[in-house]
Amino acid sequence: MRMTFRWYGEGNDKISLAQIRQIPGVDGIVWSLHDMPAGELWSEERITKEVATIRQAGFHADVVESVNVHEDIKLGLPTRDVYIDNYKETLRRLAKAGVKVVCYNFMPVFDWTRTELYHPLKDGSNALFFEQSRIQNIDPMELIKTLSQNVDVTMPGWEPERLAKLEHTFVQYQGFTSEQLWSNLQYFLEQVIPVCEQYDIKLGIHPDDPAFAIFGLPRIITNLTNIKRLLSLVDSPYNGLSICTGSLGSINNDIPAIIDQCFSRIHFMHVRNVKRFANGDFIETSHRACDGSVDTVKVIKTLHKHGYTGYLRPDHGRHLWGEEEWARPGYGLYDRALGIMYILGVWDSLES
Ligand code: DNO
Repeated sequence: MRMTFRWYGEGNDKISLAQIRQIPGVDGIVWSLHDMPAGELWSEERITKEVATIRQAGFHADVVESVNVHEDIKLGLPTRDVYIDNYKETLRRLAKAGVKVVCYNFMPVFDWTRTELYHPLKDGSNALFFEQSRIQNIDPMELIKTLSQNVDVTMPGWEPERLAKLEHTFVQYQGFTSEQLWSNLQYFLEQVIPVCEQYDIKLGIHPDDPAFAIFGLPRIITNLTNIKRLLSLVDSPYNGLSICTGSLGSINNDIPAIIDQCFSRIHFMHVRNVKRFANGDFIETSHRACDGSVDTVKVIKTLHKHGYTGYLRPDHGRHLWGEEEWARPGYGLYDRALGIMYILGVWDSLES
């Protein structure tokens, strides 16, 4: 297993590479060009510069999260081919710069969605929260407006250019079915996977977060059956997975079983915990198994049992010790560092 840490880039992340260096066991940075709108071609200069910055700080830059997929590709519009061509060229350029794995998602309109960013926990920290009744009764535009009010950073999936077109995008998705989404995903993969094979760069799709339909929009990467269907769309090791235990854990998925059955196609792991409530709400918790509904110890044991040598990162953490004043929601420093020590603790004890 290769421990990594997600970093949003110089000037875009209050956490420095020097701070990340002090977390034991981290040898790679998970990065992206966060200001690139979905569908645009990434410039070679920008890629080279970012990789150099990361490497100079003593890390590898093998994993990119994410190269976002343009909405026209998900919708299957005639304009999709231009964006798919850009995607292929971006993959070639990333491979040339030494990138090994690219994480992406295929969720219509939104990436991850929560109803509250700083929900208080009993221990005095706060964390991302999802409340079912609120999602059912709120207009998506309203939700985004309320959530963005107190945040001065751009969060993945909520990029300004996406939000500006939100109303129009919702109109485009009217009557859109999950079967259409499957077929558009297949079309996309059939085009990009041969490029991945040729240039030796692996794709890992991220599960939908949460793993169920919201605002009437279909979501398909949600459970074992659907993950197997995804893998069979193009049966190549390059068509792989980024398994996120928090996203899959938003419903009662047997994540160790998913790892067991899809192991050879897992290129990247996001490990975190969420606590589900009987009414369907869920809150993010510490990484400890006993603090949430995901058996994180069993997840790590299952990866260890198979001899996982791929990339892994701690995912969202709670905001601790007042860091919500400056940290990106879900991406503070402290709980992710604690999460790493927990994951490594379990891993090392299995190794010994
Ligand atoms: C949320 C992240 C997601 C993830 C994308 C992958 O914090 O896990 O935004 O990066 O879904 O494309």
